[in-house]
Amino acid sequence: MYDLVIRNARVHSFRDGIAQDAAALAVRDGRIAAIDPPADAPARRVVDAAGRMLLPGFIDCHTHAVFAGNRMNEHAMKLAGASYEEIARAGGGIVATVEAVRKATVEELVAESLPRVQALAAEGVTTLEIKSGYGLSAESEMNMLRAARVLGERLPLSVTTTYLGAHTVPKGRDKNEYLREVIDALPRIREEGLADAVDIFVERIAFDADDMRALFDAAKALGFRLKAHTDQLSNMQATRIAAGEYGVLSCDHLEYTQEADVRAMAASGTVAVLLPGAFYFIRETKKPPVDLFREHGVPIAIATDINPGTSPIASLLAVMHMSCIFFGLTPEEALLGVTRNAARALGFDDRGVLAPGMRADFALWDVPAPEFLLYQLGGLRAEKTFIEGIEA
Ligand code: DI6
Ligand code: FE
Repeated sequence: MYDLVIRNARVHSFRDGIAQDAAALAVRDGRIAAIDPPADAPARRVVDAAGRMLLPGFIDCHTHAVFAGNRMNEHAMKLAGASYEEIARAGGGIVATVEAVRKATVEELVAESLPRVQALAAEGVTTLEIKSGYGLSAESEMNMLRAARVLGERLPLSVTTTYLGAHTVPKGRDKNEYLREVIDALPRIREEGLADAVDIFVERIAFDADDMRALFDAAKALGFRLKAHTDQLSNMQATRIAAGEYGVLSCDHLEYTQEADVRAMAASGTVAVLLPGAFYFIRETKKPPVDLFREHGVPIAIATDINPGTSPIASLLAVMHMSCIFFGLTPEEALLGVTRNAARALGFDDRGVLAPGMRADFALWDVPAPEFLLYQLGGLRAEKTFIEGIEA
């Protein structure tokens, strides 16, 4: 007896490319029990999909969806010609959001972030990574992570959290002292189960590769998964070190990545997470080396990076579209970038494709083919979403 059978669907399991490869799917205990189950298999609930397309749930594997306030003023400066780095050095940037986040309670953070997360869910996102990084004190960082966990409890979506205390150095603080504080908070964050992974922003306006080593040595010893923001504005050799020395799950951004970095990623199986929304919003012109990722077999994922400073974009479909137009990804690469490869970027082996034993996270779409999602921009929503086999 199955809990649920979806029939009369165009099922694209993504197990081997994105073509349609089944017409029905069965669920038991929140997992996929069978692809194309027998026509007479008994089920508690049967859904006639009326020919709708059925795709794996999307995974937004890099977000800063929890924050307070906005940075519209910086956007105006940027439109008038200032660069992101100039704005950050002038006291804007990440630290501007920190002030708003520190004033907010967990409940306020949840309330402000909820509409962003709901917008992502409406586009078929069933797994969402959320980073801290705007508290920049142990207590405030933990509040951000608590807010992210609350969102995961209140919404029908799987939330995974990442501690990004090392996002930048708070105003008036010594970098080394602050980094020590970030590292010292790790055991408590682990004990309270607030974060699944640890991340760092390696950049001239944030931390360097040695800081990353100190953080990762401590985080690894405590069993955290590791990820890094690297090569967004410059190449500080962080990708080759993160991949080569720590085998991080993913390196994210990668506009300034070089072949030596790509080789290290290929050797460690590190996923390249591309964030075309940030590229677009800060009007970056240097593109990530997609051809090198392909040549060396580095898996590519795509994410919104939704945040108030460089990617105020609550649409995974929009950034997937950008990944094709700006970075030259094929529609298939974009789709695998928010499913199979995004799962890998988060260290999940139970989602991203539809196969027996995997989580029953999927969505029904009223569109002619998967590629249509990379063709029309705007106006597309998943018709029904299922999380662990339960309709959202
Ligand atoms: N890179 C980014 O694009 C965001 N964080 C990071 O490390 C920007 C965050 C912000 O400006 O608020
Ligand atoms: Fe980011």
